[in-house]
Amino acid sequence: MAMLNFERKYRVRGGTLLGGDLFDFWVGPFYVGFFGVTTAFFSLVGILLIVWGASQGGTWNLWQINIAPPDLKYGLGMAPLMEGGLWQLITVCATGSFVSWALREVEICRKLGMGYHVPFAFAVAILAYVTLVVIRPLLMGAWGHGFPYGIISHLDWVSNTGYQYLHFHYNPAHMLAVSFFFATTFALSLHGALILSATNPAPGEVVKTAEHENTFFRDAIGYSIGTLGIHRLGLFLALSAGFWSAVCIVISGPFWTRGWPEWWSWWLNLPVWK
Ligand code: UQ2
Repeated sequence: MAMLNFERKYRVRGGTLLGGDLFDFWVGPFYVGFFGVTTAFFSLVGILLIVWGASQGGTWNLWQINIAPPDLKYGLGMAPLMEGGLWQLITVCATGSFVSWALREVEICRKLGMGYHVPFAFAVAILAYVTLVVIRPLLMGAWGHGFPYGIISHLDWVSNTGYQYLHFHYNPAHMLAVSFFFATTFALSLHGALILSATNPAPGEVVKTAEHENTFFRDAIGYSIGTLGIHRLGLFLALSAGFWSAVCIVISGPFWTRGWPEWWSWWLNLPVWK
């Protein structure tokens, strides 16, 4: 079906979560909706705050621009604008726009009669961000535990935070997260390579089908997960990477304050060695 026929059938009223018909319209190719308006609002205010914050920071060097969270002494209260208050407002705008975007995705899914897999996947990415700048700071009692907004500064934060636990690679949830990230890239490289090899053959060669794709992997490793299965696996691996990333940082501080290598003492202390 041509895309224009498809859109005439599905570009329909309804499916909104909030606002009823009020914002139920399109601007060019883009659906608006109540959450399109809130996305635009939070993004605009957030970006203006970032640019204004950058203008007060003494450098326009893209790598060095930094908007820092409040000092730990401000705890969970509001800080003065130039002492972390700006970071707090930007965090509100960022979270507001990410969540608005996810809910706009939900409205589009409802219009199309689709499952909610896309907004669910995005929600896991949002969860990872919110864990870093809201949940963990709340659990540790100060907004100052959030990471700074800046290219080099956020890398320094990751490095410093990691060394506070001596060796972050010994964090078991970090091990899981990293393994899931690697497995995700591995699965996508297998999938991308397989699809291109079947559908984009050498000039003069005929395009191959899913039967060829199955047969390749059955011949190679005795197993094919299937065309639907590979996408289920890819979603599972990617969501798991984001989920365990959130877990590995939220347990560091709130639930484990010593070095991560020491956590493995439980293994050395197993009664079986006695
Ligand atoms: C597959 C299949 C696809 C694929 C890929 C496979 C026809 C088009 C990549 C092979 C994938 C397997 C065997 C799973 C590998 C497991 C991990 C954890 C990376 O069988 O079906 O569909 O794209």
